[in-house]
Amino acid sequence: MPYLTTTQLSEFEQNGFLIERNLFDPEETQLLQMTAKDDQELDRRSQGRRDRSGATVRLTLWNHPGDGIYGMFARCKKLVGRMEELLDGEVYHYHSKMILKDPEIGGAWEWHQDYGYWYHYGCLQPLMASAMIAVDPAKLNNGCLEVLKGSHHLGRLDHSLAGDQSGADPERVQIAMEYFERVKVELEPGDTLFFHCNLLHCSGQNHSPDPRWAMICCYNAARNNPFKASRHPQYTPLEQVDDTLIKMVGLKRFNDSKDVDFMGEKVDRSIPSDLHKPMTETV
Ligand SMILES: O=C(O)CCC(=O)C(=O)O
Repeated sequence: MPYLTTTQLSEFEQNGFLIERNLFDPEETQLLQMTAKDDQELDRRSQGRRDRSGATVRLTLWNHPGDGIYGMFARCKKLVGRMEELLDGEVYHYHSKMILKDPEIGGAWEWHQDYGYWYHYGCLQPLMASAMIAVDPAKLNNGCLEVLKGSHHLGRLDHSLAGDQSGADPERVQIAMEYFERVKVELEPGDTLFFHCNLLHCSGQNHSPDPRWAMICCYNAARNNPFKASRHPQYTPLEQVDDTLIKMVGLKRFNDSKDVDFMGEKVDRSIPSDLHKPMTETV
């Protein structure tokens, strides 16, 4: 039984994104929220990325999904099954990250395509996509994601440094805005946005008193195994888990950080030794 209808598949094909409201139910979402907000390792290992104006947004990134609640979200059938339908074949976990956009001070993400930099990591084709799971409500005033609908059809644009981030060519972005509708992706906790790796997206600064955290799980098609080793894994079979494991593992207590090899500190055996250093470029 497919997870997505043909209408949803063609919506993704046309627009480069798809929103699944309440993909995760309130209990699953609350377990994720409670785990993440209580997770001192997640906080401690976060790295800042300055936007063009110098404000910092934080993120914590890990390559392998692990067996804790973060891993259950990234590996559960309802998420991975959808991803496989969107990318039309087997996928594997490329990495996950928690975006921690802090109240009042959280910086922006400049306009970019994820494939703008994944391209440099040996991924030959843009057969990649992400699932952004809202941990906190994401509204315009706390810096929700914004996308240029259909902009993945542009193909990959050149990127250069924007603050500490990889930003798409501003001239092209400016022109693209005349052709593609700018959509604010406001999400409630548990809502999930699937988006194509060439979709132009950004998010504003957080001037509100509310945090805006989101977990983003990124996948690559198995048939797009990177041709060189780089900072994210080459093809590694993804062991899917039953959706019920989210609650089972989540209720076992907030133990996920012990299962996760956060990037930047522990050695990741999936990447070569010269890359065993904290990430300094964009994600
Ligand atoms: O959380 C956001 O606003 C965007 C994050 C993002 O675009 C990224 O991590 O590449």
